[in-house]
Amino acid sequence: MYEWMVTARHYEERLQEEYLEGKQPAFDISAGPIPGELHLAAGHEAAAAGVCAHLRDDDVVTATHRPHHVAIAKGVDLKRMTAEIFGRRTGLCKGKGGHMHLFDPDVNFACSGIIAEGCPPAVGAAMAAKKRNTDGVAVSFVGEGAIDQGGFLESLNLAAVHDLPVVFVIEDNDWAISMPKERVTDVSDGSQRAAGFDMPGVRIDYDDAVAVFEAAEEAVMRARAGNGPSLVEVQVHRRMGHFMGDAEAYRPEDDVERHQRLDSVERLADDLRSSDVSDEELAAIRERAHERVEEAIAWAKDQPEPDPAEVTEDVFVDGGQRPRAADAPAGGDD
Ligand SMILES: Cc1ncc(C[n+]2csc(CCOP(=O)(O)OP(=O)(O)O)c2C)c(N)n1
Ligand SMILES: [Mg+2]
Repeated sequence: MYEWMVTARHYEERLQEEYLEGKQPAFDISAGPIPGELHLAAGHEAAAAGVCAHLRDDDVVTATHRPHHVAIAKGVDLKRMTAEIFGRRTGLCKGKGGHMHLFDPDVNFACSGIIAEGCPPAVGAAMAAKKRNTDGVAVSFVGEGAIDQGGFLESLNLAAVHDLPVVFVIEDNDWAISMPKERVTDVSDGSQRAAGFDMPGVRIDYDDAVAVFEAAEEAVMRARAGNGPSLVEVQVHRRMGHFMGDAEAYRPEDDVERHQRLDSVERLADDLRSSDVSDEELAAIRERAHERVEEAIAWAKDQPEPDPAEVTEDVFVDGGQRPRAADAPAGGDD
């Protein structure tokens, strides 16, 4: 878990540097090697590590617009993910998806920029696992900003009614862009939503990877054993702006300070030290993580750009030719 968390933190620090290249002095979002928005997850790492530690490659994970830490913990190919973020042809989605739309069928990982969009596909994956009689599990990560969305609530309902092997994980960082959660949500503890669907709900009040690991173990094992869905909320911290370039004029300074004070990566390192893991061993893990990140970024930057002629390919399953109504099978709806 420490290695995943350190990898994610360093990865995002390096992405941040690459992202800012060419975008200043006046912030030009389309300039530089990573054009478009970039949402970083520094402060969220413990949630991903504690949950994904219980998952196998064949389990399904859907994540959000802030996906890197989850993707790393799920085992997404770091090189192809980085190429995707840099918009290169060898990226996971041939450079057409960008950082919010990573998709890796090798380890069953997907994410989306649409809030709560990952919940219904996770329920679908869980239904497939149940019908196929496997012990596969699906996990859907959402932010606390998603818990009033229809997609989230309907997914909880379907998962409960059909007793599906899903774990819903809320990463509560107190903010949805510039909106503090207490202004839009009636519960301060999102795991209370579980009660309305008669499923277990638990909240971890601080982003401690070990505490998340323990709570997630129960939820994942329950799903794997065929005993239905659960909801786990983790208090995480948004150490940075909503996206790169966010001036955060709406955010009180003491809130930023509070979110930065506790660092889950440092906390886990302290735990490991007190369990007799040496400083040398921790340093070796960090070094390995840094090397992997540098290698992925160097590889990605060396990859070819997509050919503009391919822009309509892969948009529809047949490679760009949308069937006309006349060609559609009987009863088909264009
Ligand atoms: C359906 C939908 N509505 C609105 C948006 C715009 N939007 C992007 S991020 C975001 C806030 C999300 O907050 P939260 O779910 O708490 O995740 P966080 O950014 O805090 O990780 C919103 C409203 C969107 N992407 N999708
Ligand atoms: Mg949030």
